[in-house]
Amino acid sequence: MQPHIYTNAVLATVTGTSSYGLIQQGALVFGSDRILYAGPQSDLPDSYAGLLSQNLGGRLVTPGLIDCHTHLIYGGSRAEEFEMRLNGASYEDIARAGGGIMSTVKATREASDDQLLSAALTRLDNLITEGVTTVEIKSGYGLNRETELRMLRLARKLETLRPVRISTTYLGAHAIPKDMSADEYMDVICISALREAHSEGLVDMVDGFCENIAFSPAQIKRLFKVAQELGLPVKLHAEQLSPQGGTSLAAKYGALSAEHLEYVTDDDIAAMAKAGTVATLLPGAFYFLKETKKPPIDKFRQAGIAIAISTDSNPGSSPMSSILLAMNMGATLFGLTPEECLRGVTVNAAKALGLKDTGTLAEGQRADIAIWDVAHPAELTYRMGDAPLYKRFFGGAEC
Ligand code: DI6
Ligand code: FE
Repeated sequence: MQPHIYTNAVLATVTGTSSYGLIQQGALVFGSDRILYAGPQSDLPDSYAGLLSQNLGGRLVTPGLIDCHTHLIYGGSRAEEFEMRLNGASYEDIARAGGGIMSTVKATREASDDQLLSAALTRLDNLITEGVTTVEIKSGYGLNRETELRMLRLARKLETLRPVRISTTYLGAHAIPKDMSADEYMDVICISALREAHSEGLVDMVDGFCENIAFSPAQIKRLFKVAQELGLPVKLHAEQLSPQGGTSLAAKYGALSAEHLEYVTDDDIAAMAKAGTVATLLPGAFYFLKETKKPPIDKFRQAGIAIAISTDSNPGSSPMSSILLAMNMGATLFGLTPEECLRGVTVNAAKALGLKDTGTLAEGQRADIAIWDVAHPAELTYRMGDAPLYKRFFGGAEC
């Protein structure tokens, strides 16, 4: 099969350490599933010169986008709870009325596989229409062995239903079931379900929610020890609502990423820099919960920490499935530059998932590619509610 050859393109390669890696008058060549050439058109190897090519007319090409933190699979909706809050009910009132995260756990346990899949596919399709080619999906709305494993199996199944790569994360340590203490849940259910899920090949990474309303660093440490024993990389929801020291703990375990980070301390930042842990920022949750304390972007920059951005798509704190809107919010709410936003959903998001073969336009990388009906990469962060995707390639196939 002749390779795809695109000329007269603006390539945002995001290679290099801190820029778009922009190539005006660029050319891109890819074969059945790998990129064969990404560079200036003037340097296009002779072997491609006589072959049929397509002129992109100055369109922008980026790596396929990566949503590196989602809770895409869940039952039910929390729209009524949202309405109650806007009519004056407190978070506690809602929890007492059976709302909050436990209402999603109940709805998820009660939903059939087909119901969970069909709701997740709606969200996944939104991401795909925005040029996303890799999505991370967490468990965490089962809180029992059976439903945690079911969520992970369904996450894997999505990969067979759509042209997308799924990375799975075990988030059994998301909340504490009502009938149990946190310690009891961690030791009796969460850790043994992790072992079982791992033995079924369902787990790529292990995550937890380290917060005063969820698990303590000491409890998370027990989970991370088991992850380490199983050879699984870890990541952590840390310092979202209060400083707990979860970030430093995660860094100590070589975490791929720490997520949220509004309350991160200078010691946490130093630990992240040392461990090469990515800061995954979730501006949708910050927006939806009307938070006011921003993550310390300048300190991440000074420490040379890679910043990723993600939707955190979930029913309680970030009911959104638009990676482009997450980029826009990263810029408007956190002050990230459009360049940082693009890197946050490509090269740095790949790093947050431990993936080395996607997230940049470079020879040898997977041909996961987005071509856009715009000429400059800042357009992707600038627009709201509009996905100017021209073509999307997943593993070299247009879809
Ligand atoms: N942090 C969050 O903001 C969400 N989970 C988490 O670990 C909340 C999830 C929910 O409310 O359903
Ligand atoms: Fe989350």
